[in-house]
Amino acid sequence: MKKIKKILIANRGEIAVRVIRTCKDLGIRTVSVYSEIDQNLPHVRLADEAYCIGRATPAESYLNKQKIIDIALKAQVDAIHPGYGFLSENSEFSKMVQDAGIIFIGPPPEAIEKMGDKISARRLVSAASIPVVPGTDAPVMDLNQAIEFGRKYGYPILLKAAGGGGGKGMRIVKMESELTSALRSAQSEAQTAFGDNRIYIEKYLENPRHIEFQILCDSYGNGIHLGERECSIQRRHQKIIEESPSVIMTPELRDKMGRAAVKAALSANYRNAGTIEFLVDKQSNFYFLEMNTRLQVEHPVTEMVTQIDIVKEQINIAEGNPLSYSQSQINFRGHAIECRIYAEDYENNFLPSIGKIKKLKSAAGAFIREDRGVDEGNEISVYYDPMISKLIAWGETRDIALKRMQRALEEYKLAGIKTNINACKWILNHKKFVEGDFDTHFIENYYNPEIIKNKRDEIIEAIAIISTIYLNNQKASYDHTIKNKDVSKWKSKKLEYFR
Ligand code: MV4
Repeated sequence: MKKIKKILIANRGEIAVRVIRTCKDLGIRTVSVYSEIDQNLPHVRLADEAYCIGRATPAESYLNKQKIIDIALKAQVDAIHPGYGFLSENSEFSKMVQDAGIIFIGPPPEAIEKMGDKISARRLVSAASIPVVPGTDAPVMDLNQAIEFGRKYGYPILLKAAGGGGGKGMRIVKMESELTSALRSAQSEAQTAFGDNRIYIEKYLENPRHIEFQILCDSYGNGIHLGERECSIQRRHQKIIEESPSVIMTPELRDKMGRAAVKAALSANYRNAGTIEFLVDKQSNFYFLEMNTRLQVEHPVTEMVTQIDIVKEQINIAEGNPLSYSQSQINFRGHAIECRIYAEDYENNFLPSIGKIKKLKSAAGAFIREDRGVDEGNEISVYYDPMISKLIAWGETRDIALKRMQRALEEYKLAGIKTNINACKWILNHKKFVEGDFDTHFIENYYNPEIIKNKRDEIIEAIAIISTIYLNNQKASYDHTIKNKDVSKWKSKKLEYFR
């Protein structure tokens, strides 16, 4: 057991700020690293010390393992927190940190490896009698094996990359005739993306929900879960809105899935915070999908409903202490929802919107949390993820949380870059979303930028009508009937589209 007094955060932006904040709360000193273009970011300003580690390209900065470890040694930190992305799921880095005599605030390299290989993860958890989607338990080496699988389980089937995760190298195959070319292209894409062409096959679940469980494991083989996060609202594997609890959850199902999640993690001798992803079908059958061996972007919704600071628990576990809570001490209260605000053009296929944030007026108020790693004046560049901010709202009920989120999004103003804020408002207002009736295909099924564009045009038209009336009024040729009709039209539009 070693008291951690100083931590290097091997990351940038909002997650670096998030970790620094808990360190400050705990009286732990902080060291930031930054690339040449990041020197004006909040994570540099907020840390006790900060070191430039190279050029903007991730390979030359936030992925430069040896350089980061050299700085950690020079700054005499006790531990390194990797955040998410970058080196967070890199077993070699976890090993290098350990070998340098520094604590890695995350799982041991062996656990990262076991769960990083999706075939080995499937095999492990399936051996622990956790349901997995019917699939192959070894890579598919030739076409005949794939054909055999398709004939046995029926189509559609899904080709997945063993080295993958997050949807890269995946191919849905609807019939046998598509199999040859799908397998070939999946293999070559996997080779390019992960340097590993191994493909495995699963039966394709058509309309699942994506629900994940937050788990915590200590060094003594104890594990607990902190409930679920509903992550079905995503676009091309990028999550946009997450919430906890999921509207489909019951205490019984949570208990069952939570136990399975803990068991899955312990089957890999997991330690620290992690997430078990499940697909859930309409009958509430659940299937293990994969494990994320890191702190996740959406962890705040869990913090809001459990009142547990997950980064604090990560540090506690990394110090070698037993878990600070038993499962029966975990209580869930209310409902939390997170919107990821991205620098993206929601009217133009969500293309990243690069540039300087000229103005930023954020949202606040009771039960609103914002995790953000950029300020007014900072730049969104092509080098990193274009996420600007995470807005999180809590309420005693889902309805209250949704209304608070709408209000917060209404307050939020940015200039200089385009954002997905209007798309978030649109989702939160959608009948199906409000009713909780959605799956992973929500955005592709319902989102149509033309709808939002047209609504905006209608509003411009309404403003034009009102302006005309106003001008006419000034000219003293004022018609009450037109005014009342058009003003109420304008008002109802505004309420309908921008609330
Ligand atoms: C699936 C699936 C349906 N059936 N596996 C996508 C990312 C990767 N983690 C696994 N993914 C999926 N695996 C089977 N057997 C559907 C998806 C999937 C998905 C999963 C979670 C969240 C969003 C998704 C969007 C499309 C497809």
